[in-house]
Amino acid sequence: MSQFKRSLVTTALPYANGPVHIGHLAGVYVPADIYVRYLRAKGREVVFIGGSDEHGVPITIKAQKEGVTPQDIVDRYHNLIKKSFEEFGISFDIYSRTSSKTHHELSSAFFEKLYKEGKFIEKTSMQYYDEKAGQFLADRYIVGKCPHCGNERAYGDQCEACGTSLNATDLINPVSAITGNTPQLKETKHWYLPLDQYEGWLKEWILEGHKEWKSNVYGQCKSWLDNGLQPRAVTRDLDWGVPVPIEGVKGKVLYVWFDAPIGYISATKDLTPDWEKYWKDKDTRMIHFIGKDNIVFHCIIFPAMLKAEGSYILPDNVPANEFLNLEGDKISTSRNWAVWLHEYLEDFKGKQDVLRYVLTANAPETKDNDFTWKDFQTRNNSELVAIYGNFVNRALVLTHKYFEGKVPKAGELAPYDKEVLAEIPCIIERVEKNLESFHFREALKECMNLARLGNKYLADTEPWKLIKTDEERVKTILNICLQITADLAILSEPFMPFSAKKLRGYLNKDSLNWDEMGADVLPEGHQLNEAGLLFDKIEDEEIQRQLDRLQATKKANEMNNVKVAPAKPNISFEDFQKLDIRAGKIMAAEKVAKTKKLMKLTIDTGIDQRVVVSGIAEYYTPEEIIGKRVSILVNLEPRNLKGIESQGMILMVEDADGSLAFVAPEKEVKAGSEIR
Ligand code: B3M
Ligand code: ZN
Repeated sequence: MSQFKRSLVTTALPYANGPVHIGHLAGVYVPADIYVRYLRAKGREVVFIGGSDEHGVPITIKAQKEGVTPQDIVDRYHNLIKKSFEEFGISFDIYSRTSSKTHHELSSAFFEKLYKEGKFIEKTSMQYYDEKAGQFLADRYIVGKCPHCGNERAYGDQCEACGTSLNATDLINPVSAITGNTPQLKETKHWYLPLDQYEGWLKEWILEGHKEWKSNVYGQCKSWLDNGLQPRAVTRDLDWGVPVPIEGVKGKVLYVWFDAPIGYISATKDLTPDWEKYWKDKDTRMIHFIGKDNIVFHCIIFPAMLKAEGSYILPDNVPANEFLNLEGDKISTSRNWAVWLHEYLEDFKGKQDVLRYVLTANAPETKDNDFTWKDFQTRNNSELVAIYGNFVNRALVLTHKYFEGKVPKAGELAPYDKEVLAEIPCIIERVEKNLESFHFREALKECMNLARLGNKYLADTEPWKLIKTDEERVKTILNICLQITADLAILSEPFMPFSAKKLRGYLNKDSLNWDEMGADVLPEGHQLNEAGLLFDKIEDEEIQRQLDRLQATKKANEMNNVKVAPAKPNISFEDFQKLDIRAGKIMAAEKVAKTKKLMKLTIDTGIDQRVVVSGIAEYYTPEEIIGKRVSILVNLEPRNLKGIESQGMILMVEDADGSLAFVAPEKEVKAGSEIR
């Protein structure tokens, strides 16, 4: 990395079609932010680029669903997403959007240059068209069965279940996502980037030149390259996006995956007039933070575009993460299976760092990982509170108690002191090494080891016992504890910036320098401020509330999935008239012994009082149904159930989850009134 003068760090541009959730944070934005904060702390030159992806079918589909314009959608979600990132301390130098003027101009000019230089192939082909909607069905507008894994809801450009990139014509039984109709094939002209022509160069550049890329990234690239690349369309028949800048061409826009990565360039241009030094100088190191579903676009397609254009640098690394699951299930916007950042902040005010910490400690760096609320609670209570917070708090409180909050002078060091102090630079070095190589979990673990070291040192030396007999020794011990605390404030800043800032406040140090770590950061006699609590315990009830909410979501999803039974064959009116159904009332009820489901009911039918055995005991207690109105079929052949003669049947409706409800007159009517 040392051969570079500066870094350009980009993060995938989330589609502005919904809020952001923990999966986004864990996969992309927290690791990128840690990395950038670290580079800044080291005094390196860096720009940190983010923004919303506001084009493409995900946006227009959402707009159609809600009956609003695509512009309404992107305005709403761009602002929500931007705010969420700000609140979580994602320290972008700019958070831009691809609907900006700069972006339209730049991506248009990029396309035009390639077009004029003959870098595209022009091709007419047959594509799916929805007659009823009157439009071509690009990308997610078409759904069907994935030919690779059989997923029934694969999109025209990609199967999210197996990650395969698809062509709409690969899908089995394709249907329009707009009308549900089977689409027709219709001729249309598009421009293609001939990826096959870049295959040799890509192989050399990635497979030979970037063996250091993470194995998940390198592996995906290799499999793409081994399978051979095909020309790829970079335009679409849509009316939302950057219009194709070719004379006479109407109703076509740039493919969203063509314009979106150019968004990184436009955002940099919006940030600074000096943007070209970041994009065109070989001394800039470009790093893309993304999720695994975006690997091919950032490692193969965008580099081929940049290569074709010719004046830009290429990414030096693409540290893509795997996916984060939630309580054992894939995070999904459509199934509302997520922890939304704006909702988290309502429930856990001021606890941004706790989430940053947990998501990093459990980051899906090498494989998919699971977020559970229990783990969240445990990591908060037994790591942040019990180790980091506890150590820092004791060091500060004891200094206030014994030395009026002034940093005491260290006297002669005992061998144990030296041992502990010698460990600090080793920890720092391991944190740095791991950060430089994108191993954020490991880096965080090492950072916590510094807190552990301090906590153990304090517990071993027990200054609260020594204070009566050896005040000088206590001064040394607390001096060391405070130096470790100051080191922690510096070392943990990239991971937990809010707590680090609080801690600097307690230490009465506005700024602390990365390079000061390990030395005496706090001079003798330095006055500390009053200390508060850095972290506090998260109670079981708070966790239960989250679990209950997820349970409710799961139930709602199950209900949505249950198919309504198909209609039965018609019957004649005479057949219907044979049913004698009456309004009745439950006079008595008791569970039938030795059964789970059966209840013995005595019903006033208006005609008589009779016994009916009904399978409702799992859903109702006898007490709550006595006096209830019912509808009863009185001319059903009596049946013997568990030795009781049941004379009729009361009408119940079975909900999607199997639970039961009474079907009864909605107001009080005379018992025996006919239902027809
Ligand atoms: N918007 C896909 C996604 O949100 C896409 C990323 C663009 S990065 C240039 O996963
Ligand atoms: Zn598939």
